[in-house]
Amino acid sequence: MLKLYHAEPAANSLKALISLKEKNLEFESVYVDLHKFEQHEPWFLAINPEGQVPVLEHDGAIVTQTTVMAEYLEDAFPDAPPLRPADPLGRARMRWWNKFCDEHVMEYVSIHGWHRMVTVIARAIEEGEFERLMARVPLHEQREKWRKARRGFEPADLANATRKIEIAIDKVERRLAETPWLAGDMYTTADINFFANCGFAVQRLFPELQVETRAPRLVDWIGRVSARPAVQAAMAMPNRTDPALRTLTTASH
Ligand SMILES: N[C@@H](CCC(=O)N[C@@H](CS)C(=O)NCC(=O)O)C(=O)O
Repeated sequence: MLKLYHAEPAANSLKALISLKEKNLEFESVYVDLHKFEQHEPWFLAINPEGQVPVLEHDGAIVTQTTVMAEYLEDAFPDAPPLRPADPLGRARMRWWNKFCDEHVMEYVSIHGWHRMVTVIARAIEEGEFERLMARVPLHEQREKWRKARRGFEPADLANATRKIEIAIDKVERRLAETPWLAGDMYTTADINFFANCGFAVQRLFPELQVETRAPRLVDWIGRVSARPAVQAAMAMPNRTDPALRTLTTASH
């Protein structure tokens, strides 16, 4: 039996939800409320000591890290619709784009999402309570990110994040001039990764980058990915973020 511990259908939670839906795999959905810092509660740390979502549980075994999770689903469910090419070169290309998304994209979109949304959440918490919550965050980098969000991100950090996103937009645009999907002729986990961590939010988060004129192939690709029934089903999963905050960003924590 499969179980997914996840938050709102955005970023890494969306990435895992789309894979499961594309593969038509039944799973139990367990909502973890990031607004209430449930990911740092002892019951959740017993499942993922890093205190992050999403987490996949398969017959009692835990799998974390969304890119690893995506490959796990390919290996564990070979009869489900594939999201990974059969040939070595296709696989290498898919893994290259996943690595690019994980190392050069995800965190930089996230910083802008946090800047707009988490800053508001973090500042609403009284200082003593905030520090009590921070003491439970297991990852040093995440603890610092929460503190930065409360203080306000440095303009230089935000500018650097925008620079990374511009590079990513242009790189994907060039790639889509050659092949319909990131890894080639097949829609793969790499498309899901870039969509969930950047594509679905990029136009709203970065209007100044004028993605429509700068990257028309990317816009077409966003339309093709968004139209997939599995993607629509994943994005329709419950979203408990305060609607007022949701209008500030579409990125998750
Ligand atoms: N590299 C991890 C990243 C997971 C991650 O960043 N999760 C975010 C949600 S998108 C989270 O749990 N944030 C809450 C926190 O760190 O306190 C993965 O791919 O699974």
